[in-house]
Amino acid sequence: MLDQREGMYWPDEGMANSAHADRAKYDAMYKESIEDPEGFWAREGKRIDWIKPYRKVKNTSFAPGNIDIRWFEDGTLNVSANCIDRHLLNRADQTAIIWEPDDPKDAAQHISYRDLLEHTCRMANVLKDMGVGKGDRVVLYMPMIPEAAYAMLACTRIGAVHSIVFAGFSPDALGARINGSDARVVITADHAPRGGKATHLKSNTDAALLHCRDDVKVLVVKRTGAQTTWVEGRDHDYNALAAEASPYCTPAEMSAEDPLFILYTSGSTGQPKGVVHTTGGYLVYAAMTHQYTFDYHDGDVFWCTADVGWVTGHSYIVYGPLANGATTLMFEGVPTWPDAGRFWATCEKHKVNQFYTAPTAIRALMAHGPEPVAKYDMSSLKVLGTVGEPINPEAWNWYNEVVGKGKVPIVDTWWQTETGGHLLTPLPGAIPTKPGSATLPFFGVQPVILDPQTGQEIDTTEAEGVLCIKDSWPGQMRTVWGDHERFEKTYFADYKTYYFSGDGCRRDADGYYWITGRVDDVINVSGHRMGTAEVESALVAHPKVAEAAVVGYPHAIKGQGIYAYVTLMGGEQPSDELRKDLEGWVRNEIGPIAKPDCIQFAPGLPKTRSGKIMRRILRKIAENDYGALGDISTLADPEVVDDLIKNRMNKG
Ligand code: 6R9
Repeated sequence: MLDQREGMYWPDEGMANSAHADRAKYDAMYKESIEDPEGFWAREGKRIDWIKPYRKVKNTSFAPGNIDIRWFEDGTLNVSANCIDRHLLNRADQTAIIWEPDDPKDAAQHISYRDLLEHTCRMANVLKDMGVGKGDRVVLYMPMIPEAAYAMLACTRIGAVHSIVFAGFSPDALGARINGSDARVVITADHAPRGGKATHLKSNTDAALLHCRDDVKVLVVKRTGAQTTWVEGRDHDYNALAAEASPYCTPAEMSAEDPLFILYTSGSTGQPKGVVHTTGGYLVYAAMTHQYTFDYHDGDVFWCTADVGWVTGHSYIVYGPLANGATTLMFEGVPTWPDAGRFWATCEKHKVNQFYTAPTAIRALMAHGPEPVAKYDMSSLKVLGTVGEPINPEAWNWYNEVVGKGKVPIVDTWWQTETGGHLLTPLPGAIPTKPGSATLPFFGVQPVILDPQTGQEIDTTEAEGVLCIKDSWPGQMRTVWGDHERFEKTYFADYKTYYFSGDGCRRDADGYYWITGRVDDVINVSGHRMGTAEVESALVAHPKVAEAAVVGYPHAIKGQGIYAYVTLMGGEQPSDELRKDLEGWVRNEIGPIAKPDCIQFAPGLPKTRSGKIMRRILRKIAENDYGALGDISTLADPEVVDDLIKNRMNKG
């Protein structure tokens, strides 16, 4: 039983004794990682195999005008060889990937490391035959099937750079990302079944390609066998080509700082940006965090419920676990289909040891009560993890009591697409936890809390402000694809010489960190990042919309919901039909995750005299918190506020 003292949950002694790190080891290693980063990472870098060993370890600068981040820069390696070949000596027949399909009536697959090598090599050879070479970009728009992992690894095998687009994104969003990275090959599938429904990935790809260069080729994986349109010469049949391809492909020798992948993510301004991660530092960091944060031991079955379309899927379904020779579970379905016991049935079926999910999923399942959990034997669980957004204490307690039976440590991991791996997290067996806190920094990470007004570090233990990181860690993103200036402007300009996370944070008297949420115009919907600017630009692209402002508001399951204020063009009338039309419009422009939860038609939006929309006021109205509207006397037209309050959408 977890020992509860001083408002904290302490790891039990057995766990502390068997874990990769107990408290004393965490403290000593953390100290070393900060005082001697060169020595620390020189040693830890060896957890992966290098073709040519590095001599230089850390060469990083956060200096204004010279943001330059390099780790292990003179070393060479291949990521797929690290995730597959090097395990063949000892674990060729061990399962690398357990695939659990959408429909529990269909058989799960167990893919051994030996099979993984063959599948990856065949895919790599197919890509080569399609003309893909070192440095070329390949877009993946895939269901959660083993071929998604083969495709990622096949790209790394030949030194191509993958850019995964979440299968829930619309054709327009896909097209923009294909163009953004100038990719010439898209890998997709006929259909993506999820929760008993199918997304037509191939026809979405067809639609996306109407906006792309003519020479983009498509590699189509068969998932359901459903009929799709076929463009001769452009579309390639993966299953037929892979069957004929050679089962071996020599891994390309890549430099540590060659790009490994691009992943688009939302920011506070403009269109999503392509976060670039490179080869050596990313893999070292993904592998190390996977081992320590989840206390992963050989033979354990690890399950991260994310989609490979998000960074969590990159680092903790594929790269971290496979670099460690783990058995990683890949799940195609959703938590509530066929019923709310699916996660727990799957934990029992595959004897899952570490389970990693998002607070939004926990809240959705919590609403179904404890019965769907109680039906299954989950005694295999050793560690429970969460990621994506702050976890509220009710959800934390439910996770602890109902899922973990009060015996399983919870790791609340704070990190970002940009960080490559966990930056703040407890280590089970070492760090006592407090519900809602991501606790302490991982090795090599120096969090600081800055005063948002002065930009000065607050050096008292108890502090509240914006969360920045003082120095580089190996998993850090290196640049924004094609726009290094935007990289500097987004992350290093507001607070010079620091990496700015975009999150607010509090540090308590024990030095524990508590994320308070984004301080910019990014909202977090079911753990997915969404720029309010993106949703606004989708809305104003509608012919009947003159102006739109989007804010987040508290939502019981999603964490935050999307609240859109829309001003119509002169002569247009608000109606429920138009509201539905706008919802569908945003779905088409971005994807279902961006569909507004509330659309309020507003004859005017509150603006300052200089024409700036006062989002603070819109947020308060969406939150139903009129008492705290603050000073509205600076508004150009204070009356609009009364109208907004009167016509507020009646949600919660
Ligand atoms: C990994 C991932 C990053 C943003 C981040 C923060 C929020 C993530 C969190 C958390 C509180 C946690 N976030 N983990 N907030 N506690 N444990 O989610 O990446 O999609 O880029 O989102 O998510 O606001 O800035 P990404």
